[in-house]
Amino acid sequence: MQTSSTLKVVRGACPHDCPDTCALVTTVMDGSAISVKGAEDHPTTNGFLCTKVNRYLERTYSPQRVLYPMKRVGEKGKGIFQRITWDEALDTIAANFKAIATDNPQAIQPYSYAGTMGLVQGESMDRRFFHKLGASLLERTICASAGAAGYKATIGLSMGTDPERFNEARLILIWGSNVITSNVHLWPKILEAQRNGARIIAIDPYRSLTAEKCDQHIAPLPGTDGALALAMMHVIIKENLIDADYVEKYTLGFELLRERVLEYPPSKVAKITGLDEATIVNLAREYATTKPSIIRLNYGMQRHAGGGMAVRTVACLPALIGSWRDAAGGMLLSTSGTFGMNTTALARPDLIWNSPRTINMSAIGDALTGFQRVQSFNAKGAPTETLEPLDPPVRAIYVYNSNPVAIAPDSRKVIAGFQRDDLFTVVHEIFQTDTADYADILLPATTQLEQWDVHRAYGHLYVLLNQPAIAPIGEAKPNSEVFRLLAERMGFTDDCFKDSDEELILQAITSPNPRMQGIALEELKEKGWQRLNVPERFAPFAEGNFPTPSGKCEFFSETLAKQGIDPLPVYIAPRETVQDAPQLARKYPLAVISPPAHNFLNSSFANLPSFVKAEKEPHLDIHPNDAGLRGIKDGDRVRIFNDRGEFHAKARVTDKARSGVVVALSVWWKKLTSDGCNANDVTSQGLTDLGAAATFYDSLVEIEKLW
Ligand SMILES: Nc1nc2c(c(=O)[nH]1)N[C@H]1C(S)=C(S)[C@@H](COP(=O)(O)OP(=O)(O)OC[C@H]3O[C@@H](n4cnc5c(=O)[nH]c(N)nc54)[C@H](O)[C@@H]3O)O[C@H]1N2
Ligand SMILES: Nc1nc2c(c(=O)[nH]1)N[C@H]1C(S)=C(S)[C@@H](COP(=O)(O)OP(=O)(O)OC[C@H]3O[C@@H](n4cnc5c(=O)[nH]c(N)nc54)[C@H](O)[C@@H]3O)O[C@H]1N2
Ligand SMILES: [Mo]
Repeated sequence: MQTSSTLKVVRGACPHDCPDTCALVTTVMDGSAISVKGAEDHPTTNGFLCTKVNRYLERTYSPQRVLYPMKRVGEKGKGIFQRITWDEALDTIAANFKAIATDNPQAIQPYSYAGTMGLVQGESMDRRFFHKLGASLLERTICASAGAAGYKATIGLSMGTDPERFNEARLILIWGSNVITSNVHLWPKILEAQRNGARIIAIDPYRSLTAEKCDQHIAPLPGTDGALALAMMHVIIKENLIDADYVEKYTLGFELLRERVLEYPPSKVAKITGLDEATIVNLAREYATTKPSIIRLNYGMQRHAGGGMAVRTVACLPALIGSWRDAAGGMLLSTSGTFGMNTTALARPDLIWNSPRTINMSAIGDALTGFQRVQSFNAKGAPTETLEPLDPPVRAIYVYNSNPVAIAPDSRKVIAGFQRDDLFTVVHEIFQTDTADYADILLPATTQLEQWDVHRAYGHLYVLLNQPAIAPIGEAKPNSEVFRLLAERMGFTDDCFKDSDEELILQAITSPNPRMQGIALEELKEKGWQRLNVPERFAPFAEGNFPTPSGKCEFFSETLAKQGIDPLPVYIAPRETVQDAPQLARKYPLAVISPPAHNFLNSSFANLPSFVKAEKEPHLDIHPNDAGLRGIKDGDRVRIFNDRGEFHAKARVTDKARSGVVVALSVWWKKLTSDGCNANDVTSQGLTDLGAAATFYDSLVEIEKLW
């Protein structure tokens, strides 16, 4: 390599919403980044990056970047803008916010998710600003809140097995997870286990890239995992395959669980799940008798009406067979709760002065069109919802770190909301997304190479620092800086609005949590990452110590009972299924799921030429039986529709999709598709039982060939 006096190497962290949160090494020459690589010394990154971030420079130096502030000069949605100065942009926002706040600041709505997972650019100055303003709060439910709530009910906290131990397992259940696409740094560990003789089983309605490479693929109907887990427990308890000592010492409610699972014999659950009875029985026996056995549970299975309870139910399995005893046993959903970073110091909830309402981000279509979705539950915990008028209506929305027009469910409603002429919309973005097209003011955002941040992860146990490698491109600014400037214009004089990004990082890592002891800014600056203060062979629940109210793994949950929800695991069916919604199913007999496409990261990367080229165009995978019934042949263009909307795709006739289920890998930018629509035109704003999350994979549709 050419040497130069200005060559430098900068340590960073991948900002994207993925369990792997890789350690990055960026080489900069004369102020320009010339390569971004995975750190070789970081144990889980292991010197390689995914297909997307491998080409991060394409993103950073893309000619599509938003380079300066702009104001809308065309119709909403058309995306026609004119360049303005930062001063004009900030003054316009402040003037609008001040006018609305005089009536009621709760009519101002922040909307953000995990465009960057960094704590500084994701949940610090922004939170402070909206708290001080008195804006409505946002319930961030678009991704993981059902699973988190379900797991919490059983285990207590998002904490589980160290992913670095997977290579030692003898049996790995990959349950509702597409590891090769969405968690690729775990895959080498799984392959190592397989080489050492472990069996790998995928439980997924779709033969994903991952399922294809497993020793066995079990394909239940979407949203029936809770029933499957109950039947497994039925077999395990009936055949006395439990770890009686572990159950006795470290669990709560075993006798009640034993009674409950009697209601779920494999013969009955075979019908619910669409699996053979023998498959269920064999799975239960193999799981209970292979040691250590581990479950990689992920979010695919929780995007259904009963998704929270399903995760709670599956999370009972490891305690029943005592697999938490082994560092390579137990289960991994998310490691995020292990961190204990000082998010309160960053977000400063004490600045809230007006008990503002909370808007659920998964029902943003309702909110922007004047309604609040209110949930109620039957005795088992199955959710139903009513719409109530929203008062005051949302008069301004500030979108950052998210692209709701593309990624939020029930697009027609979302777009109807963003289309409102009386809605003042700010979008802070790296690119001119589907959402940006509706902005009154569009602000340019920096990428990770241009900003400071500190990261935790949800798929490993390291804190990472991100140092800026290059100067901001164009007039782009980081989120934290824009909220500092806005705070100044709003007249917010509290000292906390002056904190620099480095000061925010220090506040984040200054935490009384014992697992954060030893995490230090100097070391992070030097090395880029540090392991949490946990043992090398981390086995958090080997001897109980569950962070639940009882300190035990809660088969019985008093907390759920108090909320009027079934305190025991129970099967809650999806809202839209052929079995449970027969009337709807007569019109719309196929379940559609839309998990991530390999080369996209939600809707990120879905605008960049090489990634779009790799995915080609929107596809619909459909089983030969379902295709045959509709006269659909491989390569035909089809229309996927229900009462909420429709989108178009090219059919791939394949048995990767089980019959009754069609699969549309996502999330495409609407404006880059032939019909201007994507899978979220058919998804619903219905919420999950626990965690009030989105139910992206709980939709019935019909398919028709386009003529
Ligand atoms: N390349 C890439 N990586 C990503 C993302 C991305 O968009 N692209 N997104 C990131 C984000 S934000 C998240 S939350 C994670 C998501 O990644 P995962 O947690 O792995 O979740 P999904 O990809 O939604 O679904 C995983 C698998 O679950 C299956 N599935 C769907 N419904 C069910 C069900 O009812 N039961 C069972 N057992 N399986 C079901 C799907 O077919 C899919 O193959 O990945 C992250 N990583
Ligand atoms: N049909 C369907 N819909 C889905 C899903 C699905 O599986 N199927 N998955 C769901 C899931 S799991 C999730 S998590 C959500 C994700 O939804 P989002 O969190 O909205 O994720 P992205 O679509 O990646 O959009 C993030 C945006 O943030 C921008 N961004 C990145 N960094 C910064 C920054 O530093 N500052 C600012 N201001 N902007 C930045 C990016 O350019 C990008 O446009 O989508 C959900 N939607
Ligand atoms: Mo997500």
